Amino acid sequence: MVKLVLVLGDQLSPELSALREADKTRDVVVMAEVMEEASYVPHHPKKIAFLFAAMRKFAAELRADGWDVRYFTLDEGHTSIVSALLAVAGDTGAAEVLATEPGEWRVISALEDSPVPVHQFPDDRFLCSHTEFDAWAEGRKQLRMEYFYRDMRRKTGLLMDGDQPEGGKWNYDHDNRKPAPDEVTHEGPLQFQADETTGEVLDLVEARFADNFGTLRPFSFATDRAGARAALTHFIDQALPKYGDFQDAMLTDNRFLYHSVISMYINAGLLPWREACDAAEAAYRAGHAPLNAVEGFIRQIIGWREYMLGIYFREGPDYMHRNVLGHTRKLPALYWGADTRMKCMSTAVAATRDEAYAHHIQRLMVTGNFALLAGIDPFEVHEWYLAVYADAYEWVEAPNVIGMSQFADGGIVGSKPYVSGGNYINKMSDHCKTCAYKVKEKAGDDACPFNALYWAFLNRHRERFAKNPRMAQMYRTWDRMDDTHCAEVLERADRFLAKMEQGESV
Ligand code: FAD
Ligand code: DLZ
Repeated sequence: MVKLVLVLGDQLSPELSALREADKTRDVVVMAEVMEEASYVPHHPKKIAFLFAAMRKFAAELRADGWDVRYFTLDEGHTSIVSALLAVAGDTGAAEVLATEPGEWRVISALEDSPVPVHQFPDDRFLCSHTEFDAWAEGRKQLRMEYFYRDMRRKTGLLMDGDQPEGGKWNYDHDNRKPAPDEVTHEGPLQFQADETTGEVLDLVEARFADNFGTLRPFSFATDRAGARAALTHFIDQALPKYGDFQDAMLTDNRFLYHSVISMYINAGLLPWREACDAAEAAYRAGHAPLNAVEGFIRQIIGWREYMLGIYFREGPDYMHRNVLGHTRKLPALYWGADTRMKCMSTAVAATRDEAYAHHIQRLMVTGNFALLAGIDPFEVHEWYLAVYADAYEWVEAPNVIGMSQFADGGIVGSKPYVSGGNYINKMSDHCKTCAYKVKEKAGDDACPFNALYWAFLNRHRERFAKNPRMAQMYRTWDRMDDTHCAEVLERADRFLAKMEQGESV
């Protein structure tokens, strides 16, 4: 009897488990652009356009490969994935759906509740299954990415010299913290011209999502596997050699530096993680890129990316609602593009608005750091990140935001909060040179807000963090400051937050 095969917008891979389980000569693939997925957060228009264009092209590839595909465009009006499945089940008489496990609990439970039974197969496009991750995590007092990562190196053989790490060390992160360079030799990610299919999608998104935060055009993402591969090759050839050195740097006039800008392709299924890692390792073996760059790049993919997946599925659906620090402030309008005098924030938000992209240090040490220091409700922060980045799906976004960035999970992802004052941003970027605030000042209304907010954060959460050995030095510094200065700093933080809460431009 005919079965349906569900392919979601971030499952655009011919090697998908649901496709492998199906019979091309009998079964029907269902793909649908639906309002429920397009609006559960106000996605960036570029993210929606990227996915719809890539979905349409993947459907065409499946048809060319002999599959019977029922594809619904947004204008055909199915509100949800399940309603599309029900319609095709009605037409074909199918009584069962084959699916690959979605990357969000929300969709998993919608499929579990579907009136047509859905069999969800593991998503084995990842390196580490949930079972393997849980077995690794079981019985450990603290989970640390570094130890997980070493196991993934051994498992894949990537950058291994027998049973030892290439070059004698597992991790070259220490070499990857150079401040912003004066000149960037890489011209940025490969740009793709919109073809007819992408053009139609751009018109649709322009008409239907005009009010969403984010600039739709110019649109230059790849929207198929060949394009994603070309984008990877371009990165490996042009940027990888310097990727490590400047991984943490930020520049006002350069949004991409030496980053790969491939996360949206990997996460949507257009680019297998293994291809990216193999290409990077080959560049190292050929003498084209140094070890610190290649190890850093591979660590992000088989280390952090897989670790985040494992944490998301291990922690369960309530993870997004964790808030151990009890932060309740509303996300300020500056995250949606309202004016701010903070150059680092306006630069990161402008990149986000225009590109549906910001690189890791902008996400972590600028927008994430500010939200944490300002005590913003982590759920609101989570929804913002899920909406505005082209690579954002809950399985990867939530552990990065709730865990790594907001410490709302109490230390499952990171052993200490990623917080800093303006000095860090000044060291790693050129933003402070042209900022209206003064990075060297801590109190007073012209002082960099990150400074006062940083000390106020430490002061507020003293009980939780003072005993953390990695934070003790910060508390010693705070305790050495004289009381009058401390009081001025705390007042500066309060005044700033009050102004922000009143909706005034900060
Ligand atoms: P590169 O710096 O070139 O890194 C190479 C690849 O490594 C990336 O393409 C990505 O696949 C992987 N990678 C790097 N860091 C991480 C990480 N921490 N977690 C998972 N994968 C990683 N990444 C997402 O893919 N989706 C998200 O929704 C997302 N949200 C984030 C939110 C916050 C607050 C933070 C701090 C990080 C987030 N990241 C997210 C991780 C990281 O910022 C992005 O993967 C990276 O910026 C993508 O740009 P790139 O492709 O140029 O990455
Ligand atoms: C993100 C997204 C968007 C914007 N639209 C669709 C869609 O219309 N149809 C679809 O199948 N998938 C879409 N997606 C991706 C899903 O939201 C994603 O598959 C789930 O969140 C699970 O990761």
